Amino acid sequence: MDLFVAEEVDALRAEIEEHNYRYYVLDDPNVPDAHYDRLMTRLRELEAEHPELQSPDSPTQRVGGKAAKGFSQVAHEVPMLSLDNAFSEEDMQGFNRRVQDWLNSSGEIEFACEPKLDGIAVSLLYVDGVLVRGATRGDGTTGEDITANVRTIPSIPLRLRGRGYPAELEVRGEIYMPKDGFNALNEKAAGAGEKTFVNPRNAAAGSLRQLDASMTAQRPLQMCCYAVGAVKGGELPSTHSDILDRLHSWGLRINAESKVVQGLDGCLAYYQQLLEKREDLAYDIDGIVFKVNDIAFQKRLGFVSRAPRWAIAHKFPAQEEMTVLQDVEFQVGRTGVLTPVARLQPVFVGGVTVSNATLHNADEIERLQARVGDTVIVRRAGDVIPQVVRVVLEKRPADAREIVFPSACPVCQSDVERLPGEAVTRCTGGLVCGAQRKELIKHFASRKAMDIDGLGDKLVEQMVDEGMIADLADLFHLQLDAVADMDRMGPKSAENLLAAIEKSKQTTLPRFLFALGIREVGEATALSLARHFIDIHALFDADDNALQEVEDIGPIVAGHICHFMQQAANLASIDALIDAGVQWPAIEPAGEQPLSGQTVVLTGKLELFSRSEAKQRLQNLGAKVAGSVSANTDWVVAGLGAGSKLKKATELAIEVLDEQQFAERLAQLEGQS
Ligand code: D41
Repeated sequence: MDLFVAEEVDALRAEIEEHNYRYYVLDDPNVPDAHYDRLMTRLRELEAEHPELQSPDSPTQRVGGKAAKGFSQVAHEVPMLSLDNAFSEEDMQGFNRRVQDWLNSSGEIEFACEPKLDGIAVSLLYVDGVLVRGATRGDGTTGEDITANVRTIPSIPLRLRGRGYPAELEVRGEIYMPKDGFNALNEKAAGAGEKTFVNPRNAAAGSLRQLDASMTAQRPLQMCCYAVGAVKGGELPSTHSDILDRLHSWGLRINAESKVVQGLDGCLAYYQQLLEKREDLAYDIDGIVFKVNDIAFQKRLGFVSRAPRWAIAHKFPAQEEMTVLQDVEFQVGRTGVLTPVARLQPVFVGGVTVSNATLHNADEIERLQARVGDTVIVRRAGDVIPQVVRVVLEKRPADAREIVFPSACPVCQSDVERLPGEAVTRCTGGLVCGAQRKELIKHFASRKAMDIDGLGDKLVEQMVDEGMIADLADLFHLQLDAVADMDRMGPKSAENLLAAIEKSKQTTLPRFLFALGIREVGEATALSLARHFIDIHALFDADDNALQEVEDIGPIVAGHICHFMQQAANLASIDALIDAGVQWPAIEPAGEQPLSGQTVVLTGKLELFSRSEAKQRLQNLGAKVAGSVSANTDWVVAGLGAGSKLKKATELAIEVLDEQQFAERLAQLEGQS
C-alpha cells in the first residue's frame, strides 16, 4: 500500500472538514468554492483508485454540513439529493451518454434547464395549501427547522393560491439574496462599521440562520422553486417543466430563465446563452442544472450515492480563485493617480489567466489588510478588471511585507500628495511626468477623442520614451523617417500613421475638448461645454459661475475646468494644436432640437448600430443619453438580452422601443431637424 497516498487522503479529509466547518457552521469560508471543489474531486479520485482507503467518516460520504445548534432538527421524509457536477463539454457528453445508455435510447433526450442559483437549498411543506414547515437541506437527510425564518420571506406564499394542489406538498428550492440587495446590505454594514458578508450566498445563509426571525425579515431574501419532495393526496404532471408550471400557478416562484431543450446540443447552447447573460442577471448563478424532463425516465434512472442519475450541474468557470500576492507596483494614470497593482502568481479565473489585479487605493489596501506574500482571493467577473476581494489571513507567511505607498512618483520622482477627503494619491508632476504624458497622449488619440487610427498604446509609449513627443502638438510634427525607424514599423505603416494623424486634424469641438483630458470632463460634459460656449475662447474666459451654468456641471467639475484653463502650459498646448492645424466646424447655436430636454437610456445589445453611433445620433438630436433608468427617463431602447434596465423601465411605465422602432424614430426625427 502506498503510504504517500494514505497521507494525502488524510490531509485532504482534514482540510475539507475544516472548510466544511467554516462554511456550514461559521458561515465564514476562507477559500473559494473552486478550491474546495478541487479538493473534493481529488479525494474522490483517490478513494476510487484505492478502495481500501474508503471510510464512512470521509467527507465524500456525506452530502452537506452539520446542523447548527439552536434550531430543531427536521428529518426529510424523501432525502434531498445532491447534484453531480460537470466542468467541461466532455463531462456533459459523458452525462448525456450515460442517460441514453440507461434508457436504452439513441435518440435525443429532452432536458429541462435552469440556472443554478447560488443560495441555500430548502424544503417547504404545505398541508392543505398552508405553509406548515420550512427546513434547510442540511446533510440531505436531516436539516434545521427554519419555519419562522422562511415565513418572513415575501416571495414564499403562506398559503397556496388556486386549487388542485395535493393535500400534502413538499416543495424544494433555493433561498438566495439578489445582487443589489446584497450590495445594499453590505454598504449598510460597512457604514455602521459592522462585518460585511463575503458573497450573496453567505449573506443568505447568515440571514436564514438568525435565531431571531425578525432579523431575517430585514434581509432581502427570495425563493425560487425547482423540485418537489413528498407528495400525498394528489397528482402532479408527468414532466419536470410541467410540474414547475403547476407550482407557479399555485403562487410559488420559479425561475423565469427555465427552458426545455432537446439533446446535448440544446444543453450546450443553453449553457452558452446563460454564460453570456450571467452578469446581467439580478442574482448570482454558478452554473446550469440540467434535468431529464420526463418523470418516468427519472424514475427509471434512479440515483447513485445520493445524486440522481437524471440531473447534473454544469458549472461555469469559477469567478474566484486563490493565489499569492507576489508584489505591488504603482501605476501612474492620466491624471497622476497612483494605482496600486497587485502582481499575482498567475491563476486561471473567470475563463482567463490573470496575473495582475487592481488594489484601487490606500483605503482598499487598509480594508483588505493585504501584505506582499499573502494568499489572496481574486475575482474576475464579466469583463471587469480582476479584483483582490479578500486576504486569507490564516495563510500569511511570517515574512509578509507591508505595502507602503511611495512618497515620490515612481516614474518622474515628483512629490506625491493625498488631499484631505480624497481616497487617491497623486503625482504632482503633471506633464513633466512621463507616465501622465503617455496616458494623456493615449487618451488624446483614442477612438472617442481624436480617433487617430493605428496610434496604439505601445507606439505612444515608445514615442514618449524616445523623446519624439513631449507635448500633444508634437504629434502633428512627427517626421516620416523617424516614425518608420520605430520598432515594428516600416515606411508603409509610418505613412499610414501620419495620414491618420493628418486626418484627425478635422475634428469637432466636443471631441477636442474631451481629448484634452481635463479631469472629470467625459464625453457628455465635453458635449455640454461645446454646445454652451460654442467658441473655445469663450470657454477659456469662463469663470466658475459661468461654468456652473452649463447643464450637468457642478462645483467640482467647474473647479477642474477652471484649474485647467488657468495653467499657462495648457493654453499654450491648445494654441499649439490649433496652430498645427487642428480644426472643427463652427457649431450652430443649438436652439430647440427635436429631443431637447429628453433623457434616453440604451440597454441590451444593438445590432443595427454601434452603441456609440446610437448615442451620438441621439445627442445630435439634443437628447441626453443616461446610463440608468429613473423616473426622469423619457424612453428606453431595449436591444437583445436587455435585462434589469428593461425591467425597471416596465415597472416605471416608461416607453420602451425595440431596435427597429428606434431606427424608425431616429430616421423620422433626423428628417425634422
Ligand atoms: O438552482 C439550484 N441551486 C438548484 C439546485 C436547481 N436549480 N435544481 C436542483 N435540483 C436538484 C435535484 C435534481 C436533486 C432535485 C438543485 C439541487 N438538487 C440541489 N441543491 C443543493 C443540492 C442539490
